[in-house]
Amino acid sequence: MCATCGCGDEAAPRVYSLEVPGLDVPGQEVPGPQAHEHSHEPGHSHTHDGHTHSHPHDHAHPHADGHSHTQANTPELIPLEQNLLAKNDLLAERNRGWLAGRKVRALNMMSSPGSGKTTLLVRTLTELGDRLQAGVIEGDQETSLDAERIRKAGRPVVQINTGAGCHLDADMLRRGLDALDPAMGSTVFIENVGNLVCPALFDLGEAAKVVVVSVTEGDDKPQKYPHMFMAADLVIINKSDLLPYVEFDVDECVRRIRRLNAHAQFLVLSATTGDGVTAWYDWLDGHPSRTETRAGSLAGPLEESLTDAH
Ligand SMILES: Nc1nc2c(ncn2[C@@H]2O[C@H](COP(=O)(O)OP(=O)(O)OP(=O)(O)O)[C@@H](O)[C@H]2O)c(=O)[nH]1
Ligand SMILES: [Zn+2]
Ligand SMILES: [Zn+2]
Ligand SMILES: [Zn+2]
Ligand SMILES: [Zn+2]
Ligand SMILES: [Zn+2]
Repeated sequence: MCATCGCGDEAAPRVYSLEVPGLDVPGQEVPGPQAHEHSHEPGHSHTHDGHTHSHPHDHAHPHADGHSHTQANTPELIPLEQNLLAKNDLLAERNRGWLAGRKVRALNMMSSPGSGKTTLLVRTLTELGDRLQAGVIEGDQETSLDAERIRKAGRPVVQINTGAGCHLDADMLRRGLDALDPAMGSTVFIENVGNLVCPALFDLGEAAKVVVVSVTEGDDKPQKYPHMFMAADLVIINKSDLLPYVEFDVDECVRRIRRLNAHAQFLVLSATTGDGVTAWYDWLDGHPSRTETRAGSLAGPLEESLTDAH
């Protein structure tokens, strides 16, 4: 059981399509297998690059670097965690092959709860219309509230409820793709469960990881949740319309992410007002816009360009 995020072995993901008026998407409910457990009790010791240390775990942290853990009272947790990730990575590779075979591009959208993933997706699907042939796989612990919002935008959408699970994994995505049955050459947006910790650990076989961080969350999120930002291909700083009212330094946030991740690109936008979304549409089109190019390079002009955006 994940001590911090509540991810647990009770999870039994439910996968089902929502009916879109005028679209022929088969409804489907697939009972899930037992989900996994990961993480560990306080006070365990572990090894990083040869040296061993122990520290109390008042945090949950991913172990993407493959460092090993030992814990006296429950040693069976260690191989379970490793096996789980190894199995996931294998299934993710299978998804990658499946997607490549259909020339389908899957984008894994991750963020903390409420940073604006669904709002951005609804705007994107509405504004891009037929220019972007896209479906959505919605991950949430409970409810199909977000999927309903997508459905109203007239796009095929499959809901995955993870129950106690705090992230989507490659097996859930495979079942979501089976239910969605995306068209050849289309785009699949995957809205991951709102959580900045565990989703970073689980490769889904996606083409890119898009991390949304909103200005109401604080610009220190990259330091607090480094693995999420290390994994990002694109970081969207959302709710830019609220910058005048909150303590959020865009430049500082970008610098913090850049220290963790040399290749991430950046976009600053507002999903509700639509300010800056053109650069996101350009990114989806594969034509980097001026905003993205300048922010993404982090050469000299970065500071000025982002300060201008304030
Ligand atoms: N001011 C402002 N509010 C926004 C913006 N984007 C989203 N919101 C609001 O933030 C709240 C959460 O937005 P959602 O789109 O539901 O966020 P989410 O990331 O999908 O949330 P989860 O699915 O719970 O993880 C809603 O009340 C949105 O209206 C924005 O750019 N500016
Ligand atoms: Zn977790
Ligand atoms: Zn988990
Ligand atoms: Zn540690
Ligand atoms: Zn640990
Ligand atoms: Zn959402």
